[in-house]
Amino acid sequence: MDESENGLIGEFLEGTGDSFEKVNRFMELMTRYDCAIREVRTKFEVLNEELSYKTSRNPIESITSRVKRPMSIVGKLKRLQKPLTVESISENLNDVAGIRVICSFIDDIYKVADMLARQDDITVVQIKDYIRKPKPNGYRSYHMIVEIPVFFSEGKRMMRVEIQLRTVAMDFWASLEHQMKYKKESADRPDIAAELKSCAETIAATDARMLGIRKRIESLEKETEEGKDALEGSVKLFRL
Ligand code: 0O2
Repeated sequence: MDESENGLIGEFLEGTGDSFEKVNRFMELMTRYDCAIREVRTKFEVLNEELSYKTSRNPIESITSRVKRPMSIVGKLKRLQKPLTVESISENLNDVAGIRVICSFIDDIYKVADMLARQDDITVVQIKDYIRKPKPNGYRSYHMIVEIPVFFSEGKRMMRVEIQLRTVAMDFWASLEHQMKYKKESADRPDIAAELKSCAETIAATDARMLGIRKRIESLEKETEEGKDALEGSVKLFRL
């Protein structure tokens, strides 16, 4: 968390208590979000480790996370016209804790998302599938809001975490699009928007082809294995 923004947050937050007290409560809440991120991150790391020895490849390429910056929290509460209090943050915002999971292939996204959703301490609050239904600008990603219990000294708290799952290719497009569009009005010009969308479609088609190639390789490997087993079976019979 950006330390210089922490002091400032007391000026913006309304509600009971002096500025110092509000900053302390805010910091405590942010620490809780950070702990929730760690819990969810560990779940993905465990799944990746298990799947990597079962399938001999890693479905997850990388995981990044962030706690939303104080000024972004204030900005979002203002935009939503919600009270600027510490309590209002957990009541009204679902994306204070965010995790981005970058997967190798499209089917890995659905596989790990489903495995996480089936864990009995996870409650899925919302799903937005921008892969099956991309945004009009071409953005693709699978978004989940989940709730997870985190055990603190004074008891259990249910914490919300936003998870974005994407392929390496989707992440390439989203990162560059974000970089180019951020606070730049010219990026909204129809010709530029159309070009960006066309790039997103090319990337999506390439993602689908890469998945097709992987599946072909897997079925060829399977045929070779079955061939070897059949040959070993015949050799054993011949020896008898
Ligand atoms: P940042 O800086 O990445 O955190 P909501 O969160 O519900 O108020 P929305 O738009 O309904 O707002 O949520 P949604 O659709 O789930 O998108 C939330 C996040 O997805 C964004 O967070 C981005 O990270 C990402 N995202 C959504 N649409 C786009 C897009 O068109 N391009 C790119 N590059 N990223 C996108 P933030 O808070 O907007 O930004």
